[in-house]
Amino acid sequence: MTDNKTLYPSTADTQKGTEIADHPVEVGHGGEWHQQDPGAPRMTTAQGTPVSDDQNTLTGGERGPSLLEDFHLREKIFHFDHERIPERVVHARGYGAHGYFECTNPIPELTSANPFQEAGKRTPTFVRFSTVAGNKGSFDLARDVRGFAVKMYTEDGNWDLVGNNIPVFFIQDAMKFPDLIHSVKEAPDRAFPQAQSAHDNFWDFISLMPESMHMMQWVMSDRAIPRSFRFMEGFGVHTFRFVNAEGKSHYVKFHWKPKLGLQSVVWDEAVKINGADPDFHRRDLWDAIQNGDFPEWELGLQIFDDEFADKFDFDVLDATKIIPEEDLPIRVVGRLVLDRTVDNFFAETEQVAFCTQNIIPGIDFTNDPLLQGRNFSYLDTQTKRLGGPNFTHIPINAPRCPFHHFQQDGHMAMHNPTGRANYEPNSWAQGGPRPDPKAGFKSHPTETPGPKRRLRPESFADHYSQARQFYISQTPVEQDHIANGFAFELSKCVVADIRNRILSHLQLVDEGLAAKVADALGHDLPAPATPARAPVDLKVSDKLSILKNGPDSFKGRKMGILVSDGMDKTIFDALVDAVTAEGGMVEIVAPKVGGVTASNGEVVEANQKVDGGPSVLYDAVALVLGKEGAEKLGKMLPGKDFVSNAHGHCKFMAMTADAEPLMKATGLTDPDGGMMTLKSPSDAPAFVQACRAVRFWDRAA
Ligand code: HDE
Repeated sequence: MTDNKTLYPSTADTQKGTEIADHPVEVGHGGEWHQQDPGAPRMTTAQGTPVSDDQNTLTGGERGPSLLEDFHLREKIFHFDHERIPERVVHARGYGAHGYFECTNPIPELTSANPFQEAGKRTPTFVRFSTVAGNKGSFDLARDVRGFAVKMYTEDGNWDLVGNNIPVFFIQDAMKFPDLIHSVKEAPDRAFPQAQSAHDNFWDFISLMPESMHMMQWVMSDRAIPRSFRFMEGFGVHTFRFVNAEGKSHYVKFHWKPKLGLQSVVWDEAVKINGADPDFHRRDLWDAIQNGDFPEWELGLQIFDDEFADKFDFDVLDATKIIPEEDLPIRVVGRLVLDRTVDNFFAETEQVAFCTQNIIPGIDFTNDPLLQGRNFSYLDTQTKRLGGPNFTHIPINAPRCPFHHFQQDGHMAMHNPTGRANYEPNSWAQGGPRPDPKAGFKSHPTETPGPKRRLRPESFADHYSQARQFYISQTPVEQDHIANGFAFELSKCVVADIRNRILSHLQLVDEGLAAKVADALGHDLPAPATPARAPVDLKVSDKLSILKNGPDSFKGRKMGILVSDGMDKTIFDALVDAVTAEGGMVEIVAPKVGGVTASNGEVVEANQKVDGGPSVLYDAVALVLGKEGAEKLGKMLPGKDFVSNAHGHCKFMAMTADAEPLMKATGLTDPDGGMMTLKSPSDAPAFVQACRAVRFWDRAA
């Protein structure tokens, strides 16, 4: 029998630590327990007292009452009762991994920040990706912004770059953040809808906040349904400052560029993935790292000064704006590699505490009012979430460089100073740490003139020009997806006035877009909104499109091969070889998970039973079937769905001649340019090459 688990890298191979012990545990009659593994460590209570029985509560009499003195039971249940900590108020659902940042092009002339000083220097890093709106147990493919939070353990302390996969934000001022989040999360009275923005509260708020119009273009685009964390960009969003050793400052915007290119799924697929595998993104990251296919991003910078910033009509301190790459190209200075999954999700991913205020010498803030508000929020939220001020003592949050200060005590203090001095200045011989005026962090001495007022600057007033630029920079397929995104979300709003208000904004973005959405909703176009400042026409920016920046190979992507009894093993093998040669993964889907018997008598095990492995889980699909198997699959709903969904989602598809009965049962009798017949093993490489194009979009037209 073929052991495909060793031959083909797939999800099934990547379950670290799932070996079954060869010393099965027995539970004897009456619940008496016998430990069969003499090498196992002795079980104790949290206080270290050895435990004799972990199955039965201490009772008075065989069928009598449980006794309060059973300290083992009470300790075990008490600890269980306290297992949860408050989930993050936003970005609750997330997944993290370890890795490193490697400097490839040092920039000491721009910044004294430690990670950027020497080529080849590696800084240990932890990254957590997340969705924003859903709770911790929500699904991965919600239409949402993704968090892209990076913690670098530098020699000058921890630097947290807490970014998103979209380079702009909904609002300009931190004051509006609680309102934004209240509006998108479940309504307070009914506690639904969860993990989605398709509801009245959210769109009501958005319709009253014209500054969110640029962000809404991104969120209704396929950026909000990425194929995987590995195929998405990350952005620092705000304008930050770099400061060099001489104290000279430049503005900087941070960009993470995925090595694999950009790729998203389509909305219908996202909805179905959420049912088929709610953990799709976390599983993808885990599998890739476990397979040694380490996700990688380049760190690109946009560096500029006040003179450059003053050329724009918009303000670089406004987080609802980008600087198009065509206007200011990216300068690549390093790479981020994620090469280690966590050992314990709670200890690392759940307890990691990112704070935008965590910066290091060489980096500084700007007056972006959103960033300034965040600098208060993150420290505050960690104190609540992690139970006190000592969350920096938790290993995932602790600096990896030496640290010395006079902070003391508090809940769960782990690093306790010795000696007498706990204040500064002091005159003790062993008086403890002293500030370093030379190498210590110094804020850049920017001038802050002007009266104390609550005022949105005039330079923040253009809310439509960049929204318009985003829309015209997309391919027609992407423009359709954006229109469909708006139409879907607005169709879930019960109040027609809310839908109309959005349509009035969309007219200032693009009349064609507004007309498409109005048509899909069955609305007449209302009068356009009155802008605070009239939008201007900006140039197309190709970098804003996913499809113009997609992958150029099948590397890192997954082929689902549907097999049946009687399949041609030589074609199957050739396909697997072609995918793996390209750096892709294969998952074998069959009517039964035990596998199939090929026409040459060989048995091939499956990774998925067809109803558990729908085609939405794969980037491309192949049907390597025997005739009878194809007939049987054609009578099964999951078999037909596998094919019709792959077709509807514009995936590249290949099939052996014997797969015809299944194609027929699905009603697909007219092959198109995205479908290939695998007549012989030699056809396999050409199919995999065709799949490099990601999707056969002509089919959508
Ligand atoms: Fe956050 N945000 N945020 N945010 N944010 C949090 O901190 C907040 C904003 C982002 O994986 C919270 O630890 C305010 C922009 C990420 O652990 C909280 C404002 C961007 C993560 C918080 C913003 C982000 C958070 C909740 C407006 C992109 C997840 C739990 C002023 C640049 C980090 C926590 C992780 C998390 C507040 C706006 C990204 C409450 C007040 C803009 C990636 O502190």
